[in-house]
Amino acid sequence: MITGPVFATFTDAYLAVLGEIHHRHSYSTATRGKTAIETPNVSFTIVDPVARTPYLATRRANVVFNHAEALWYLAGRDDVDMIAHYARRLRALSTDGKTLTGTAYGPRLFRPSDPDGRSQFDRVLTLLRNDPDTKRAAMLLMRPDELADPGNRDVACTLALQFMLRAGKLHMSGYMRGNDAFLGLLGDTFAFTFIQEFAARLLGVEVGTYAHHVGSMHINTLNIPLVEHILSEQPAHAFPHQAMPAGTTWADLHVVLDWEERLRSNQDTFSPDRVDLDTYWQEVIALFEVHRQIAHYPGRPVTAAALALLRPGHRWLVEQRWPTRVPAAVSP
Ligand code: 5HM
Repeated sequence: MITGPVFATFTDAYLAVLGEIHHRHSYSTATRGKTAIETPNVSFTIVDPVARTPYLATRRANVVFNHAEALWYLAGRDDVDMIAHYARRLRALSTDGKTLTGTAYGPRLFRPSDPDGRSQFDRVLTLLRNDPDTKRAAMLLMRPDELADPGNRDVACTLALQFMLRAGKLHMSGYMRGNDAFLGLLGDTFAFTFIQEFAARLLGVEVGTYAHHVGSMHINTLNIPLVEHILSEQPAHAFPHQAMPAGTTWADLHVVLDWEERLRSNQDTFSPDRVDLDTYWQEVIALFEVHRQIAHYPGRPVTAAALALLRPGHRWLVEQRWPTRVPAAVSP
């Protein structure tokens, strides 16, 4: 066996990684003010990367943040304001209070750069169109200069993302120097597979597998009780996974990003009749509408009209995450 384990969905991989590190870790580490348990050199493959959301009541994944982060990357942004609105802890990583460096993968992947004024993403897509069997469709994230300042708070954890187009399917591999198995693994896999699915739509090919390769996979000591809670759950919730619509374009993403901005700043209220987008993207904007109400109207329950716009899996996740703001759906 020269390849790692294969899991059907992210949830299967997540539970296996957490269980393996918790029960059989190789090392206890202490670096940069945090202690952790660690298993080095972890690799696994997910067969269906579209099934990227774990429906675990004990984990309470923030599906609004997951979408915001993926879109923040795709928009090539590095501003703290957008991303810290959905996860306050990220503000502390910023040195200037305005931008993020290592954590902001967007500029490195999606902003035009030297020497040809194209982004890494554009280059690899062109390469895949011209030479489908290429082994070169890799995009680099961590930069050598990030270690020059020993006080750098925010050094990119991802080394590279690579596409391989094989037998008509777009496979992706993520390579990370380090990954927090409890916190980062979920958001990183979500965002990378979202980018993979978007790239497949742009190329007009099927989504293949997602492989994740990590140098240091670890659980911070502080999170061990939360991990034990997750491992005690018998996952009982399954919701159909929605595929990104064929024909999705950059223009669609820009409409979604425009709505995200207006809802984040509470300048508008979303209703689906105001956009000419597939239901898939309407349901993504609806997440930002629900979050607008949660963020801007503390103490008020989210309106039934907004909750009705969510797909069932997203509805369940926001109920778990914000139980005092989102009443549980009544079973039919
Ligand atoms: O000391 P170090 O720079 O490795 O601390 C960063 C922490 O954030 C590590 O636990 C790393 O694994 C985690 N992390 C992650 O899991 C960080 C980023 C940001 O690049 C990420 N996933 N995307």
